[in-house]
Amino acid sequence: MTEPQAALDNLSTETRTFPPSEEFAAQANATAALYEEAAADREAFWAQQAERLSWDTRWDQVLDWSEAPFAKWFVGGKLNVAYNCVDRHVESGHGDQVAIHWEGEPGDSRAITYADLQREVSKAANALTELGVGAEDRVAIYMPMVPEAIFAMLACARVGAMHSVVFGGFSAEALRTRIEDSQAKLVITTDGQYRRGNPAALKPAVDEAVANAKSVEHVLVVKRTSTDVDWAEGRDLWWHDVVDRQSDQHTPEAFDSEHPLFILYTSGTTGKPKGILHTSGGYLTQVAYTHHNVFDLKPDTDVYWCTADIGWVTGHSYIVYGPLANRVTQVVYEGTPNTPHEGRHWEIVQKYGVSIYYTAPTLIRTFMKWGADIPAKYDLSSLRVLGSVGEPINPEAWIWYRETIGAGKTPVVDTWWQTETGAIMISPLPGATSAKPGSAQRPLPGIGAKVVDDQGNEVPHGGGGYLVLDQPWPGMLRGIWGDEERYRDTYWSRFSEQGYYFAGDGAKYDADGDIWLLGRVDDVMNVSGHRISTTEVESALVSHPTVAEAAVVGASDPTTGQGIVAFVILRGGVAEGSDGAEAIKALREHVAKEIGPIAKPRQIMVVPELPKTRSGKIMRRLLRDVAENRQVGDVTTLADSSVMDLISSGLKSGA
Ligand code: 6R9
Repeated sequence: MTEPQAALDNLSTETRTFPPSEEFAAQANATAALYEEAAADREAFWAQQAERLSWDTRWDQVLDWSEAPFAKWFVGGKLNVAYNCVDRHVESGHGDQVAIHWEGEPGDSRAITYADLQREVSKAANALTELGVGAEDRVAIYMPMVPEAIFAMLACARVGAMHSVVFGGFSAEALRTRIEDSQAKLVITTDGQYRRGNPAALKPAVDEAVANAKSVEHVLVVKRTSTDVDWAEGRDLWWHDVVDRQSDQHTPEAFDSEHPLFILYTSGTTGKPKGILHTSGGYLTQVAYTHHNVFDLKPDTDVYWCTADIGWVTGHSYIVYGPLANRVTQVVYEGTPNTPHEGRHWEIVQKYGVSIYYTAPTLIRTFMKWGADIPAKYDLSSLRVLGSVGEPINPEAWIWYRETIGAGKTPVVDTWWQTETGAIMISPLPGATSAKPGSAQRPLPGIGAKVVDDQGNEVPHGGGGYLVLDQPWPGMLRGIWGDEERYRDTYWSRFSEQGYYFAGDGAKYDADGDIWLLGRVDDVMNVSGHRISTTEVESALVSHPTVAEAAVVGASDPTTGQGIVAFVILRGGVAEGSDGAEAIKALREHVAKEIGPIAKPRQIMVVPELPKTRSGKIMRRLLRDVAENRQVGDVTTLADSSVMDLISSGLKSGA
C-alpha cells in the first residue's frame, strides 16, 4: 500500500459533531474515566469487568498469551454461561421480570420471564442429556427467530455442548457443509417459518442436508407453522414430545473459562466458510461489558431491541449472551420489517416502549427509502439510544436515523466489530463521546486498535491504511474450527512481525485521531494510485437528494488501474421520457464536488435493486462482474437471486 494520498484527506468533509446532552451524560453508565481506568492497567481492568459474572471458581491468571495467537482468558476460572444468563437473575429476585417480549410475524406474541426462561432452558438441557448430547458435542441450530432457538442455544451452553447456529435463510447445501465440518450430533429446527406473511417449510432443507450426514443422530423439530413434513422414524423427534416432558429442574455444571461455547461460520475470501470458535469466560465478560456501556443499559427500566437474526454474530452476542447476562428486558421479533406493513418496527417500538434499538445501516437506508412519514405515525418517544452495526454507516443515514427515529436527540452508536472479535471493539460511548456521523471513532476502553500502513507502522492523523488490533481481547476468536493453519494465515500472517490481528478492513484517522472504517480492504479501490473507498463514494452519492441507495465497485481499467463504477437506485425512479443521462451527469458532478474530481465515477448505472446477501451486505463481487462485462458469478448467497437478472435486463434496455 502506498502513502496516504490526497483522496484520503478528502475522505470526509463531514464535520458535524453531536455531544451527548448533559442530561444523558449525567445518567450514563460509562464516563470518560473508563478510558483512564483501562489504560492504567489493562488486565486489572478486564479482571474487574469479569466481576460482572458469577464464577464458581475464580481465575488465577487474567490472560495467558504465551501461546499466541491462541489466547486464554481468566485461566483456571470456572463458570456456567447459561446460569449467568438466566438462573442468577431468578436467584436475585427478578424471576418475574420479562426477559423476552417475543413478537411473531403473524401477530402472535409471548412474554417470557426469567423464571419461565429458567424452566424452558432446564427442560431443554435435560432433553439434550437424554439424547446423549454432552460437553463439547456439536449441535446445529437451524431455526427462525422463535423463542425455542434461544432456549436451545442456552441449553447447549448449560450442558457444555457447542452450538453452531446456521441462519434459517441459508440453503440445504450451506447447512450440509456446516454440519459436516462441525460433525454435529444433533440438529434442531422447525417444521416451517413465517416469511413475509406466509408459512414456508424449513425441515425439507434439513432432511436434504442430513441425508448422508453420518454424525447426525437426531433431528429435533419445533412445531411453528404446522406445515406437513416428512418424518424419519427414530431420527426425527418433536420438541413438544421430548422437551416438554422433561423436568424443569436442572443443576448447571461449571465449565472451564476456556470451555468452547460455539462455532459460527462466516465467509472468508475462499469459498469454504470459516468456523469461528468462541469460548466461555472471556467472551461472556466482553459481551456483557460492551452491552452495558455501549448501549447504556439500565436493566430495571430499559426495553432493548436488537433486530439481528440469531444466525449472525450480532444475534449471538447482542440478543442472547450480552443482554441476558445483563438481565435485559428485550424484544425479539420473528419477521421481516415490512410485514404486514412498512411501519411494523415502529409499531413494535410503540407497543413495548422500546428504549434502545440496534440495527444495520442497510435497514436504515431502506427506512429512508420508504419515507419519514411512516415512522412519523408512531410514538417513538421511548427511544433513548440508537445503534448501528454491520457496515460503515454513511453520514446521511446516520443523520436521518438520529433525526427521524431519534427525534434529533438520541445518541447514535456506530459499533465496529466482527464475528471473529466476538464483541464490539470500536464505538462511541453514548454518554462520553461527541459523536461524528459516519465514524466508529475510538477503540473501547480495554481494546487496542490502530490504523497502520503496509509495513505495520501506525499512520499519522489524517492518514489511511489497514485496521489492526494490537492487543489480545477477551472475546477474541480462539481459532478456526479444525484449521489452525488457516487461523494463523488469515489473521496473523500479514503483520506477524508486530503480532497484530489483521481485521481485513481499511480505515483512516481523521485530524482528531478518530477512526473511520472504509469497508473491507478488497472494497477499497485504487484509482490512478489514489486509494478511494467504495463506501466514501457511496456516501457521497446518497447525500444527493435524487439517490435512494448506491453501491460502488472498482472495475479494472487499462489506464487508471481501477475505475469507479456506481450502481444507484433513484428516488421515484427515472422520469418518464428521460434516459437518465441528466441525472447521471448531475451525480458525477456531485461526487466530484463532495470528494474531489478523482472520485468521479467512470460510469453510473441506474438500477431498480441492489444485490444483497441475506444479512443485508451488498455483494459487490456481482456488481463488479457487471461492471467488467463478465458473466455474473455465483448468486446463491443472494437474498433474492432474481435481482441480478433485473439489473442486467435493465442495463441492456436502457443505460
Ligand atoms: C458484527 C458484524 C464484519 C465486517 C467487518 C466490517 C463490517 C461491521 C461495522 C463494519 C464499518 C461498522 N462492519 N460493523 N464496518 N462500520 N460499524 O457485522 O460481523 O458479519 O463478521 O462482519 O462487517 O467490514 O469486518 P460480521
